[in-house]
Amino acid sequence: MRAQEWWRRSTVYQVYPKSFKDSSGSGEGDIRGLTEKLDYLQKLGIDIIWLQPVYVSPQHDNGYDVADYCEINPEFGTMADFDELAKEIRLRGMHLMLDIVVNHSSTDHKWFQQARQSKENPYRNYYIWRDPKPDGSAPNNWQSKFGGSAWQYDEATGQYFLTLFDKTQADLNWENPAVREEVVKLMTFWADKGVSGFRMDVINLISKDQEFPEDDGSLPPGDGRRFYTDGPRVHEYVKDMYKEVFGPNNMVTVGEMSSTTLEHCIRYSNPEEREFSMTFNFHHLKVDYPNGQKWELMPYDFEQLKQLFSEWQTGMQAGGGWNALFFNNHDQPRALSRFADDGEYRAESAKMLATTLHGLQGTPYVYQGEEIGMPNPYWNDMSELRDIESRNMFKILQEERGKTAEEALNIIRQRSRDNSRTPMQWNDGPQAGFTTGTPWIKVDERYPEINVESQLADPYSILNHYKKLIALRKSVDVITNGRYERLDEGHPQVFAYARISTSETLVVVSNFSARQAVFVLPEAFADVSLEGSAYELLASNTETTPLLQREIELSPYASYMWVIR
Ligand code: TEU
Repeated sequence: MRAQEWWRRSTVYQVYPKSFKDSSGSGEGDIRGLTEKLDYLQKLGIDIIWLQPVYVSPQHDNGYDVADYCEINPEFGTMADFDELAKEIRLRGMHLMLDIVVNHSSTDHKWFQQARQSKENPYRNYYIWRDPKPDGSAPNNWQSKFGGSAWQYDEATGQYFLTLFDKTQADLNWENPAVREEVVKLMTFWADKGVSGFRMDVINLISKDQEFPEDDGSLPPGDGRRFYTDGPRVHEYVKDMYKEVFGPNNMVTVGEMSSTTLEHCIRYSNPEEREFSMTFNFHHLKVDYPNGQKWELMPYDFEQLKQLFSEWQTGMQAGGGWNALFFNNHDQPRALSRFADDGEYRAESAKMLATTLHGLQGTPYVYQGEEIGMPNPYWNDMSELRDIESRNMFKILQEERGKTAEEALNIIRQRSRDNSRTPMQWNDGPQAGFTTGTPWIKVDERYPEINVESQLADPYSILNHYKKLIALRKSVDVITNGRYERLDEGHPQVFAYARISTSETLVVVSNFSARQAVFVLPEAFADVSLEGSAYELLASNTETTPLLQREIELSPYASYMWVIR
């Protein structure tokens, strides 16, 4: 493996700064708060810290609406605070990854403020403007991912501008070389400050079909329409960014790929393509979307979850791509509540999900709070929620989809991005040690028993389970390079797979149910002298670990990882 692919053995920790740690008493997390917690992340074994947007922003979409790409939002601190953070991260041998949000900017950005002044303004074509249809309606029927039309009418110049997300997030026009030059400049600014990598927000949306075709509904529905994903020039644009910034600075990069395909992700992440280091795809996080619809409810499809993991493991391996592995992020409900049990078997479930994910090929991402088993909070009413997507959908579900207020609230409770945005729970003190002020969003009431401090000393805590997994990835080569092979064939409760290399075999067996399960290893393992094998065991739900044998019994949400040599 080429030295520059050090990140294939790394683990990334995702920090949602608004909810991580508040050092000032403002009720919102800030940069200095993160700096205070670097020793905690270093002891966990974290290699890369992904810091989500802290740029100047009106915060309509919590920072994903950027109004100045090279200045720090005063709510998060100062550039001096940022420089201190970057220095302290480097001193601890860790790396800093920043979020780059360049599919769109805030309408508060000075580029947009210029562009909207006149059709002749030099910044006009930094954005996507189109004339109304003859009847005055929007240029086409594209819908924003946050609900409503993706086109906003600008009275002053009599044109519409494109907003694939909130109406205050104007899509940048990547067809314009001046925009591409601006992006290279802003990324170089942060690379020159010692940032080691970038997470590229919805980067597969930047190239649009310049015909702006109507959405004829022929493509599979989803949270992102396929017709504006992976557009005609997207790989060209990404290769340019690699050539100008990622390559010369030897950066680790991850593309967030909404509604993408395996074929594109191979192209985006095969090192020979010189595009990204790795990609996020979301297909495994839609197995509880009826017909791909996020805002409808159904139990998740366990077999589909396993099939998707297997398809992407074998497909990306065959194509030389590299997966960003994740179950959680700031846009998703907590996986613990979604795919397992956040009640009686909370600890077992959290460790089972961790073992299942961290044995796969790719670079694992730990989202803040995941490592201590934070579940979805309980939302009493809509006044407690902050997310723009959730607030828009509460209206749309009632006004356009015939739901009662209670039905809409119930859907929001399960789907809202705020489920993952409540403050990090540090201890059992006031506001879970997150702030001495009033938090911008409520702290989950279970923080007295679910917090970092209560788990640090317990060698069998969820937190220390993550620590073991992160360390194992660095010492056991088969986790990075082993061939993936699914071992269960449609087992109703168990997901089992192996990772195989010439010298080692990893076996992971996980019970995704609240019932006792029995799993029999396939014939191929018959001749492995299991009792005599040298193996390290990583059990998730007991303090002792069973010998690997053909027939494995698993208690509710138990999972085991064996390394056989
Ligand atoms: O999210 C991309 C995106 O498509 C999200 O809308 C996500 O798929 C959806 O919420 C899941 O249902 C990125 C950022 O992660 C998100 O926080 C931003 O709101 C969005 O882009 C716009 O920048």
